[in-house]
Amino acid sequence: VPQAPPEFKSGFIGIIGRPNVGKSTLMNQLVGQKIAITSPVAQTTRNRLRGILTTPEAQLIFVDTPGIHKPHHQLGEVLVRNAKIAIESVDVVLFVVDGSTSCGTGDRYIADLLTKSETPIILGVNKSDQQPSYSQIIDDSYSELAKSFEWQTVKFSAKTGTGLPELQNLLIEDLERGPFYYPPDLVTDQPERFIMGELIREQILLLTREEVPHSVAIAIEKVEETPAITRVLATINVERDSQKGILIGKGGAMLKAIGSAAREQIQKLIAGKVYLELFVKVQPKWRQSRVSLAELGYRV
Ligand code: GDP
Ligand code: K
Ligand code: MG
Repeated sequence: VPQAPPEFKSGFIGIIGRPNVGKSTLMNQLVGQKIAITSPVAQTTRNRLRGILTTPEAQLIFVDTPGIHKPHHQLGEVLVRNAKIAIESVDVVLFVVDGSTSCGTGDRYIADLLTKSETPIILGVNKSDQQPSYSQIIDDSYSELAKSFEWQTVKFSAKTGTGLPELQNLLIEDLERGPFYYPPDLVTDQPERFIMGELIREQILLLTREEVPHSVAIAIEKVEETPAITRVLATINVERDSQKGILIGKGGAMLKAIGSAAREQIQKLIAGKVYLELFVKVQPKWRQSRVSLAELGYRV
C-alpha cells in the first residue's frame, strides 16, 4: 500500500437503511463495479461487504449492510446484530431511504437506533429517478426527519448516478485525514470467490420462488484457472428436498438457467471465459446451526 499524500482523507462509511432502499445498488455505482448483489427481494445482502472508492483526495470505504428489520430466526438475528456493529464501527453513517415513497415506521425505527450513536449521519434520499412528479409530501416527510436530528440531506439516484458527485463531496467533507487502508486500485475487501458465490445466489433470487432464496448457501468448492478458461465448481446448499427439486427444475431446466446467467455475471467479474458447474446438496436446518453458518463463510 503506497503512502498517502499529506492532505489525504480516508475513512469508513456505513450504508444503513431498510431492506430494498437501494444500499447495494448505491455501493456498486460508487465503486464502479458490481460487487454487491441487488434484487427486488428483501434480505438480498447477508454479509457485511466493503466497497472501496479511491479518488485523488480521499479513500472512502463503504460498508454495505443487510437491511434492518425484526429478526425471525437465528440468521435474522445475526443480520441485525451485524448492522448494529456497522453503525458503531464506522466514521460516518449514510442512512439511505427510498425517496419514491414517504418516510415510514421502518425508517423511524432506524432513525431511533442511529440517534443512540455518536457517529455523524448523512441522510441519503435515493431513487430520485422514480418520483413520477415532484412530491412535496414525500420531500417534507424526509426533511422533517433530517431537521429533527440536524442531519445533512442529499438526494440522488443510485440507478442513474444523478446526484452522486454531490453525495461523494459531502461524505469526503465529513472524513478526517488518514492513510490508504487498501491499495488504491482495489474495489472490495472480499475475495473473488465470495463475489462468485454471491453472483450465483443473485440468480437464484431472481429466478426461483420466494421461499427458496432465503434457504440457500453457496460454497465455491474449486476454482481452476487455465490461460483459456476458468473452471468454477460450486455447491448450492438447501434445507429441504423440495427446495432441491425447485432449484433443479424439470429436466434440470432451472439449474441450467441459473448456471448460464450466473456464468455471464462471473465472466464480467473476472473479465475472462468461465465454465461453471453447479451441484445442489440438502443440508437440513443449516440456518439454525451456527457451526454451519461459520463453515459457509458467514460472520456469526
Ligand atoms: P438494498 O436491499 O437496500 O441493498 O437494495 P438493492 O440495492 O438490492 O435494491 C433494491 C431494488 O431497488 C432493486 O430492484 C434496485 O434495482 C432498485 N433500486 C435501487 N436504487 C434505485 C434507484 O436509484 N432508482 C430506482 N428506480 N430503483 C432503484
Ligand atoms: K434487496
Ligand atoms: Mg443489499
